[in-house]
Amino acid sequence: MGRRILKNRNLALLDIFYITILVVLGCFVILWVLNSKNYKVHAAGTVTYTALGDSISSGFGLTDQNKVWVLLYNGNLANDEGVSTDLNNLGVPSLSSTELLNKLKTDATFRSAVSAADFITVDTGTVDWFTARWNGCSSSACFDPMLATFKSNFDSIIAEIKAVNTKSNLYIAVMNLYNPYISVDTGYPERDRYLQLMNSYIATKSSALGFGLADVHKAFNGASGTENPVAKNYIQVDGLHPSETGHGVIADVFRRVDTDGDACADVKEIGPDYKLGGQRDYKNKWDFYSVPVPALIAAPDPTKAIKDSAVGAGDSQSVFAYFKVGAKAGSPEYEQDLNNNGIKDGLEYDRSIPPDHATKPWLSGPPDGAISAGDAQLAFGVFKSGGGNCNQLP
Ligand SMILES: [Ca+2]
Ligand SMILES: [Ca+2]
Ligand SMILES: [Ca+2]
Ligand SMILES: [Ca+2]
Repeated sequence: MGRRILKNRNLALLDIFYITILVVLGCFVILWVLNSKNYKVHAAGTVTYTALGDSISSGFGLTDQNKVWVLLYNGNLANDEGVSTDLNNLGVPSLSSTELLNKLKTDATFRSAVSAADFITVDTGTVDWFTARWNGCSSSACFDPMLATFKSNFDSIIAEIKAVNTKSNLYIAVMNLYNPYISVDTGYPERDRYLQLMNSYIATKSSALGFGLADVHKAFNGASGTENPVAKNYIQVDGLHPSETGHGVIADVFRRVDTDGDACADVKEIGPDYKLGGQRDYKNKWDFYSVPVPALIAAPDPTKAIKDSAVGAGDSQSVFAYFKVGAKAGSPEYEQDLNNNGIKDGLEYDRSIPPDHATKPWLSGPPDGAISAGDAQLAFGVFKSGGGNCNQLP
């Protein structure tokens, strides 16, 4: 009798366990469906790219105007997406965020270029920060008003872009600010602190709104934020503007933006050609079935397994290795994190068949709690479809 009660209780606990898993997975699927309807890829043919910004985007001081990052990025965009591009570079030297907002509201050239765009990059804030610094600002008393104005302008700039252009496939990428004076301003720590506060705001907004964030600050000032871009030869002799090398770095940072972190860059995912990695969702981290290879459970050093920008036979084999050990939610192989990346290993290998699988075999769906033989077949199908290749970046 007592044993039966115990048994029933165990069954009840087991039921709750499975129901919980189903509910959680259901939420995943709903979120994924909602998210995947958010964004439509670019149409084949011509993509209109509009660059909004200041002297960094206009290429102030460069001898060769073909080396401006906007032009380099535009050239890459055409290759990466397999399209022609129609470029409007509206970078204006010394344009503050207040002035950019004003242009967006009143200048017909700006409004029509924004309205026509499929692709917009935004570079703003440097002039705001630079002007305050130029005026001798080194304390929160004078930086605070600048920061408040910048935040307000940034929100209004985005709102104005969205009001003028309501395309469902409009892609926006924003760059943050680098500090060219990091080694000059050592006696004035508030200057860098406020630049970083501006960057935090840009990051928060980009993440909330689903924009690509080009982390130029990290490329110029390093992950620590203390590296000197002048020493890297990224800055012109004026001490402020990017050199030709610096422009190349900025273009490259924009090009490698990977918003969902699935190893397929935004510029690839939003392209029209699936054979170049396109027809995916840059905000859906489950639709590109690249996994750490070799399989983490079989790797001599799991931290050295590589999740690269292509889905090949090796990815399928690694998924299969997880199927063979019966990895599913709750099992050690699924729950552990051998490569120490903060993601359960099971989630890295687990996928499901997406609803549009028959017509788009290069896509994969979100985890469903078990790494099945079907998952390995799905990965192999991605490879066989020719749509597993996001690695055109040199
Ligand atoms: Ca991606
Ligand atoms: Ca994706
Ligand atoms: Ca992991
Ligand atoms: Ca699965």
